[in-house]
Amino acid sequence: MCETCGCGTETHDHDGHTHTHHGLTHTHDHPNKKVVNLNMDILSENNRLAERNRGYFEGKKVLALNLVSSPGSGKTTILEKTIGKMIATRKIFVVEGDQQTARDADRIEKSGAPAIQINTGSGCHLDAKMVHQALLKMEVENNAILFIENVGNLVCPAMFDLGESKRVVVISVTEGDDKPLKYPYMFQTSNLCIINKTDLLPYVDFNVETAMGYARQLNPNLEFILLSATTGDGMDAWINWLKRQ
Ligand SMILES: Nc1nc2c(ncn2[C@@H]2O[C@H](COP(=O)(O)OP(=O)(O)O)[C@@H](O)[C@H]2O)c(=O)[nH]1
Ligand SMILES: [Mg+2]
Repeated sequence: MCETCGCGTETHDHDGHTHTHHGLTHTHDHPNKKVVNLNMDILSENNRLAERNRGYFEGKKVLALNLVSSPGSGKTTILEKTIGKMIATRKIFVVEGDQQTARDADRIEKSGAPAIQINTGSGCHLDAKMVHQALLKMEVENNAILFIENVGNLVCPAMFDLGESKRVVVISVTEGDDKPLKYPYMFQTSNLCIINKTDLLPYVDFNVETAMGYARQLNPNLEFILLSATTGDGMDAWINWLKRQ
């Protein structure tokens, strides 16, 4: 359950019908308008703080990338491998978002880059204020790359601008090629889509062209990189994309 954006709290059928959520059945009647206003307030305050973060990144010429995906698509593994390949030539900093534990920040630090872990507790996404607070604890150097690994969730992180320069959505081939259709907003708001775990393509029913076609329908400007973080296949294309930004 998410207390910040309310996405995991009860959603209600405003026609007065009953529906099931989190295994519970609710019948509620309350004005739609109030719910909408609350969300607007949260999002407009977030957008204001995101613009401050964006100004900070621009002033320092920091490339800030917001990595979003469902849990387990390989974000941390991609970052570990990227840091291994780039840290000798480029300053890299990482903000890690998870509900609990510092496991991912520990993995990142082992691979050689400074990392700050944010634990969102019941929250299902990072917001601009959390990123701002992390930046107060970790001085990001000029001209660095800042990777922000968001909480694994294809829904709520789409709504929260962190002030990033670019948004990168990662899907893995084990998730099914219809994910863009089911979670359109994430694909509409991203600049790059990494299709990870391509080493598993022979074993799963995932059609790369189908997935890319669905995503392109939603966002004609979306770029794609096919990657296997495990084997390193496609890493050069990813590193080159980073260098072009
Ligand atoms: N086969 C395969 N497994 C991968 C690949 N990338 C990540 N994994 C595995 O997927 C699991 C989740 O990876 P992780 O990086 O923690 O995902 P995150 O939750 O998105 O940060 C781990 O067991 C990884 O070893 C890949 O390219 N191929
Ligand atoms: Mg991770």
